[in-house]
Amino acid sequence: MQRQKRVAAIHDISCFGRCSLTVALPILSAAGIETPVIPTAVLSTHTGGFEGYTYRDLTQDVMPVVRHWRGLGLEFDGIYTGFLGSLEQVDIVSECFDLLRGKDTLVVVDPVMADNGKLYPIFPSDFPKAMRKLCAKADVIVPNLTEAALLLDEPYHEGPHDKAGIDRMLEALHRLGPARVVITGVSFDGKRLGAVVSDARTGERAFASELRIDPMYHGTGDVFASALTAALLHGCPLARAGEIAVKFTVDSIARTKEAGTDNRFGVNFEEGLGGLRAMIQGVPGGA
Ligand code: PXL
Repeated sequence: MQRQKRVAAIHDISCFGRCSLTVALPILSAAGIETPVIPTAVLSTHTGGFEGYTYRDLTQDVMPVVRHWRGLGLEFDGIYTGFLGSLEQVDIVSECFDLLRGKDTLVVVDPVMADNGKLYPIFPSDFPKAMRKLCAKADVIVPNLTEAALLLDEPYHEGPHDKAGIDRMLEALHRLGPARVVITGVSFDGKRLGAVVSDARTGERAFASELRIDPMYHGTGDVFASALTAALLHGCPLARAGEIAVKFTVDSIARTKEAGTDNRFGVNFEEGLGGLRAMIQGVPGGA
């Protein structure tokens, strides 16, 4: 039997609204991966559309946790980070990578900071510059198109996108450092929406897509990146991991739309967890 994989998930806990750790932890665990966590903050809800949310910053707790883990001699197959609440946290997480990563640790950075052409209002304008430095240390980055444009300091273009433009963005993102780049929220025809994946080591490039479903639901970036991380940790090639993550995310959106759930409440990924495991294991009918 394959040794169980262990991924450190470094995100906030948004107590309500299905994103960050309340998404990453169940998805990675259901995929059979041990998932120790470092909570960077505790919020009553995520910041996307709720008024009056609470925010307890845990920046000062991150390094003591990491040092304790180091003292215990723990080793990690992966480190996965998403929303980071401040510039200081980005620097601290960068230091965590240095302390926790081993020779074969897969570092996945989802540079959560923007959507629909706009930096989230809680972030200062120099936040993308700090994220760029963190992305340089990653093996895999998972920006949406807005985040990709901010990382490259380019204007954002709403879709449909042309292939040459996306290829140019992928190449520029590889030049920042990461060998594997996944850009989400890409549409070449306005009807299908998905993710382009690019592996600079193999030259592999692919587009995984499904029919677009509106409106936009919160937390879907985290659902996608968590499923992608799970599939990669299980050894799926990047293109297959992209397909699995797109399918898992879009099925979760479809379920949520059918139920008529408020789009701020996140998506029903829970009922797809068995299917995710089957897809990752290549079980017929899982995809
Ligand atoms: O889904 C990303 C995310 C995570 N955590 C918090 C957020 C968001 C997006 O808005 O506000 C606190």
